Amino acid sequence: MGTISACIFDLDGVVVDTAKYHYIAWKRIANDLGFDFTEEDNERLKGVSRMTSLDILLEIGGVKLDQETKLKLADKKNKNYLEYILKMTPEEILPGVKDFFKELKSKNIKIALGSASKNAMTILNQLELTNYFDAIVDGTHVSKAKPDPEVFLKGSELLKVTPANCVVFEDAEAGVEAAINGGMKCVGIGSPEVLGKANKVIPGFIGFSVAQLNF
Ligand code: B16
Ligand code: MG
Repeated sequence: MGTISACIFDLDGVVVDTAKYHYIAWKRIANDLGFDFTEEDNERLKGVSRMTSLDILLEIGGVKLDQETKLKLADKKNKNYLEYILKMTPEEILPGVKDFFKELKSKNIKIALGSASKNAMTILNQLELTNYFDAIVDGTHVSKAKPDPEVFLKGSELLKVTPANCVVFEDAEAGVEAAINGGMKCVGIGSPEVLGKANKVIPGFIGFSVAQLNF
């Protein structure tokens, strides 16, 4: 086992479940355009950037729009989404996450964020988690989407920890691939059927500890 010096966390689906708010916000856009958008459809948007999410939504509805209208819709969706995000409280941090962060701090293992979301800072502030992070890389800092490893490599650079000594925690298949593409270890949060490429898959952080980073 290599030494693990840093843990890099995806945000949505790992630290907090914002997928439900993305869902309601996108559903309002779909309904305004005259079609339905199901929770199953929403699975396709996890870990995907805002504009790509819109393209998937429009494909589901069979709707074609010009770029200017698309930008307006993406903006409208984000305004819908922010209505929910700005009401979030620390109680929405997923179970076990904060205890794991505290354990990492006590063992001098660095903590970074590696999220596609452009709202990551707002969310971390709402959850009162910002101060736990030694580095934050989000959708405002990257140009290449997961499975490109850019978001995680930037995190490891900021932390000055070599990729081989980083573990990424991810809930999306593209995110697991991004970690592997970056030469990092990966713990999948969710189901082994979807995240099978990860070194380990766990259902969540309850009872999870540094001792289990034994790849
Ligand atoms: P925003 P993650 C991702 O966050 C979400 O999973 C994905 O559903 C969302 O479209 C994307 O962020 C962009 O979010 O509209 O807030 O910029 O899982 O990479 O933390
Ligand atoms: Mg995610």
